[in-house]
Amino acid sequence: MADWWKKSVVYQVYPRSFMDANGDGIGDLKGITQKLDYLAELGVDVIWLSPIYQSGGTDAGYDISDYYAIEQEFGTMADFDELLLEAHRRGLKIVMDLVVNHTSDKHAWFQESRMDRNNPKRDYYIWRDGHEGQMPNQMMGYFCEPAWEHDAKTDQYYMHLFTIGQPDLNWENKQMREEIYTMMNWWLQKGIDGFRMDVISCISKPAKAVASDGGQGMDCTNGPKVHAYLKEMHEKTFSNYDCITVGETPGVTPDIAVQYAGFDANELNMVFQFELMDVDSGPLGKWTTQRYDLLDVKRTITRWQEGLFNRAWNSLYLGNHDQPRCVSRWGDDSTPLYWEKSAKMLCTFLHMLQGTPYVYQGDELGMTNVRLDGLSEARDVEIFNAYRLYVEEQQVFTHDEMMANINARGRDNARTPMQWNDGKGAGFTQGDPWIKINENHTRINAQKQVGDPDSIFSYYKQVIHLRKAYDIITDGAYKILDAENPNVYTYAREDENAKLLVMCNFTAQEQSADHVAAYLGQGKYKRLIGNYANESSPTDALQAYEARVYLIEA
Ligand code: TEU
Ligand code: CA
Repeated sequence: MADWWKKSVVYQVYPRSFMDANGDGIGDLKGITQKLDYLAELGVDVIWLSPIYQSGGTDAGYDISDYYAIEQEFGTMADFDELLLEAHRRGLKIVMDLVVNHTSDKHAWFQESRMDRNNPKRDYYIWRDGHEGQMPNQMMGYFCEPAWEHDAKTDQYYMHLFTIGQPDLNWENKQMREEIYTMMNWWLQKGIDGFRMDVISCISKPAKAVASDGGQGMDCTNGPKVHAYLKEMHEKTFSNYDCITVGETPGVTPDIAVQYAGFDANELNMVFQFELMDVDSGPLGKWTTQRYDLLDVKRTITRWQEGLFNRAWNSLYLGNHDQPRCVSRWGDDSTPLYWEKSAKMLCTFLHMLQGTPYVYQGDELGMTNVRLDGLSEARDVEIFNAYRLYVEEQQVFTHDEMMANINARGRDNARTPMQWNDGKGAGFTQGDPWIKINENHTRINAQKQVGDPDSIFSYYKQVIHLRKAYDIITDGAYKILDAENPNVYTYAREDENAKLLVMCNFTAQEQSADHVAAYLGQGKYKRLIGNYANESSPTDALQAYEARVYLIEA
């Protein structure tokens, strides 16, 4: 089918924490292959693998030192080939993470580049003279650090939007771009089914960002040549394959998303937006314990659903390896009942929207945030850098406040091992896990849920199946029915033949559903799914975190 990705559900595997087959405490490719039947059972279509390439190890694989090699900890190229073959045998597609805004500082290109100012690879990266003995400009990177690092050997600075170990590639350099396209084609030729493209909106740097003028620098998203580069990439790589492309694009609005992923843009199939991820930010960005306001969620989702309709395609996600666990953030993990109901409600809410849903590993089990008792239990570089800046240097948070922020928002929440069973290593490992296992694995685990028809896992399975059965979920127009209600989110999907009514209570309190009566009119309705057992009618009050979906025929 053309555009098969519109009907697909993507499942993100974070290889380090998925399944450890050899007992060294680190997830690996053989582990993923062992669990393919589990993913087939869930019913997802595509597996997106976070980076498995050889890496410098400063940012959990997002600092690649060889694009053509598999990280030793994860296995070998033969293990990868086996994974690809076994996935394809089950009808599962494999999407690779493509990290080409930067490489590791251990990449051979950078090793050469830093040797001397005249090295042929010098220009593969962004080197600048200092400004009056200081950094070229004051630009800050994403991880609470300046974006420039001095390199003594040649007495210049290189740019890094992320860690010091992740120098930014210079996309102005044509030869560098060609090498990237060659590499991409090598993987596509091998038979992979597409790419998720890391911070791809940042590859073209505005002049001000790279100026040695002592200025403030400039936001690097949506730079002047980004669309030219992506059109070139499309032409030289993807357009020759039946593959899926999703760009991770900080800084996009719906209109900008159409430039990247419009149906006739000849760039990407879809992009990940960050506006939803930002609705609960505080004055210092993500480092807060503040809870979102449902009205902000509604405004954001509605803008994107309406803004891309018939123009481009939405990616739907509530979490990933950079975000806290979705049930803890958007739902309620404070009691077993609320946990179960809200996890199912969020699944309903997300999957009934228009777009391609992304399930992050463990969400289908309702995995929750973890509690880190101190920095010694943390593993993520972003957490260490933020702590240093906000607690030690600027003292804007006390230790306890920052630990509360880290426990609410830190990336390690998403990175604790998959909870396969209630045993010591949670069925993830026979050894010592590289990061702590959430102690609630005794209660929340796959073994308990897979065969239980009432489990969160089984609910995901049903919802994923519904997408295949009803085209209206893919094609129907979105319409919000209660834009001003701060507690309940009700939306419809409409096509020529039918309407779909999706009702979600985002609170633990009972909420009236009288407002749907007018929308129903005299239409005949059928309940497609819900997270409470009773056969309710649409206007019945919604219980705590209740979600119900009805098909209405005129
Ligand atoms: O993330 C890009 C990105 O925008 C992050 O800075 C994000 O805002 C942050 O993680 C939220 O706290 C991508 C990858 O998904 C992330 O894992 C990498 O660390 C980063 O790029 C650098 O490659
Ligand atoms: Ca291992």
